[in-house]
Amino acid sequence: MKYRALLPVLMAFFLLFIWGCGESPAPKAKATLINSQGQKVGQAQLEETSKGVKITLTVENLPPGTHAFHIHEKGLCDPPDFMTAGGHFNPFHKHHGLKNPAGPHAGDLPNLVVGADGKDTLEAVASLVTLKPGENSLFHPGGTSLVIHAGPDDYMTDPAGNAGARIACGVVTKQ
Ligand SMILES: [Cu+2]
Ligand SMILES: [Zn+2]
Repeated sequence: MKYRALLPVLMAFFLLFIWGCGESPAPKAKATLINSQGQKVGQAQLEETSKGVKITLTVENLPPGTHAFHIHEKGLCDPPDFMTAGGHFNPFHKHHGLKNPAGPHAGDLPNLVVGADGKDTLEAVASLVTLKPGENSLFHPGGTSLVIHAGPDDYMTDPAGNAGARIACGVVTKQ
């Protein structure tokens, strides 16, 4: 008797399970980066993975050398200084730096190393952010952006790793 009463409930769970397995495709996003003159200098593809958001960035016409690369907390890239992008995306209220014991910001990423030809391709996984809904979503109210700096990130110093001016910026948009 009791078991029979449970049957519809079990069926419902079973159907939900089957339905859940029909996964919707992983969310994707992109960003087109511009320099202080408003010229395109890069393109990023973002994809949700089990380890976080994989970012593949390709740049050109940038000054050779090591440059900090971060996710900033606002989806605004107004040249020439890109200050409208705000600070680093930091939904968990940590300190700056991939090597900081009190960090990192969710938006902290490895440095870009641009060759003599002005180009680089970087693949990085931002393990503390998502393209799905949530407090650490790159689509949180106001959006987010990808920013490249004039100098390297020292991975330690608040608030932005002593990386200097912002030289390129791109708003993260759904794809
Ligand atoms: Cu930055
Ligand atoms: Zn940071």
